[in-house]
Amino acid sequence: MKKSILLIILLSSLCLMACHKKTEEAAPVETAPKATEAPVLNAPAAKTEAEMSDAEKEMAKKQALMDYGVMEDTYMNDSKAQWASSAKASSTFGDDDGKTPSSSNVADNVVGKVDGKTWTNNNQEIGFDWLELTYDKPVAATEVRLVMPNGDAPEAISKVELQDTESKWHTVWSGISDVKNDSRGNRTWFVKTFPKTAYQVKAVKYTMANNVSHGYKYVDAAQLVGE
Ligand SMILES: [Ca+2]
Repeated sequence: MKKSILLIILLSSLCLMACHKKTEEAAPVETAPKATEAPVLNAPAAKTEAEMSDAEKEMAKKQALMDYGVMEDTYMNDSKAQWASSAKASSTFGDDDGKTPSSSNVADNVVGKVDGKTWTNNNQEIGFDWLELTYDKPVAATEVRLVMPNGDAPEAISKVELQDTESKWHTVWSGISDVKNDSRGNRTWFVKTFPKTAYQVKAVKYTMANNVSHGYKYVDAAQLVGE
């Protein structure tokens, strides 16, 4: 009997000690002194257009033109980019009733570098049109670029597909285009970037939903980026 009482007292003491220890452990850690905050620079907040002087507006406009120039120059001289070597399309302006369209509108105008000559589709707001471009050197692709003269056509692009060397098509993007007319320059670059493909890409197909942006669609050139 005495042993039992002793055991109970011993167990109670152990429990008390353990509980006390736990309480100690749970005690809030003293807050570490705050790291010195980074000095606040007295840089002026970006002004809205309404707050800008005429001179500042002019400079901002020139900066936008410069930014576009740098962007386009980077794309044009990208060593990992190649221009399309052949092109075909679902329709060409003037190909109604079996007529032969003018050479100024054919898909061949998309072959090679940007030169101002374009393919024009034959539908303003009905149905879908597609433009398919092939490239000389198949690559593991990371990006595609479509160069369109200024207009709202970039908004109509609804799908981008890549064709591998076994002629199988892979959709890398589809949806509502968020690319708008780039008013900083004469062309709009529709650019889609994606994870490097596990397959070699030899052709790219762009689909356009004509009703999303009414009017004829024009394309000047197209690049495939990869290595
Ligand atoms: Ca062209």
